[in-house]
Amino acid sequence: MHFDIFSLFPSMFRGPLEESILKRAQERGYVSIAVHNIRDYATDKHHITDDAPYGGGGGMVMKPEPIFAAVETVLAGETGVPIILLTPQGRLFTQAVARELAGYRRIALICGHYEGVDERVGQYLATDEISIGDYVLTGGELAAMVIVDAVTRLLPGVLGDPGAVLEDSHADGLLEGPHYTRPAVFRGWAVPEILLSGNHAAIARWRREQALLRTLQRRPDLLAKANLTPQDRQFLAKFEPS
Ligand code: 9D3
Repeated sequence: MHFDIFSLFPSMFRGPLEESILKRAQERGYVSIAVHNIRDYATDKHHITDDAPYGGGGGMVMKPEPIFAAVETVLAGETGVPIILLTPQGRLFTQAVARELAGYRRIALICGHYEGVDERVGQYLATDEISIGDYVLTGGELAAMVIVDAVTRLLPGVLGDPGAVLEDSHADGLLEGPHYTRPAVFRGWAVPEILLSGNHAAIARWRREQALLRTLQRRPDLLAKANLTPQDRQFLAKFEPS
């Protein structure tokens, strides 16, 4: 997978993509990331990339010309590459969208900044518009990094253990239960005894019940869509108001 990222702040991408799994994925050739400075494609003397909004009002709007020039230069001759504008007005990024994007061989990500991007970028250049959630960021850069991270870990070979990716979907849409490691007692707080019992069937059932309880308490919206067995429903019935 190759990512082309278009931004006014390329140095924002230096740290996060150069650690841990993303670093290893690039070193091993599973993924490559090119960050392009939109400002380099402005042709005026001062390389201006933003301007006041038509119709008045505060804030600045990113001009279309440098963005079109950057994307059209970098993607010259390419077809079938999704051009994604990161914007608060986009469709919501979810694990399903991450899986969809992992099917491409190359993806372009355009990061807005300031109050927004000239509408013609979304209308005539971008093929898709994505938001990562209902909170306000200072720009699309962190959103682009979230997408690179979530998509990269889905690429075959990136995670050492292929089961880890399968578990994402095998979790049946529930939150995960708790995890513990040594020591068995830390500051007087003991690991649940069942995990030390060696009874693997009982442990599996306990883990399932912990996942169900946690989802009921923290994300009841997920529970409504989850893939539940009759045994799961029987367990949950004990906690649901009757
Ligand atoms: C005053 C209205 N604001 C919209 C909520 C203006 C505005 C704020 C922040 C316009 C753009 C931005 C910068 N945000 C992004 O570019 C962005 C974003 C986000 O803020 N939240 C979640 N996903 C994304 S993707 C890009």
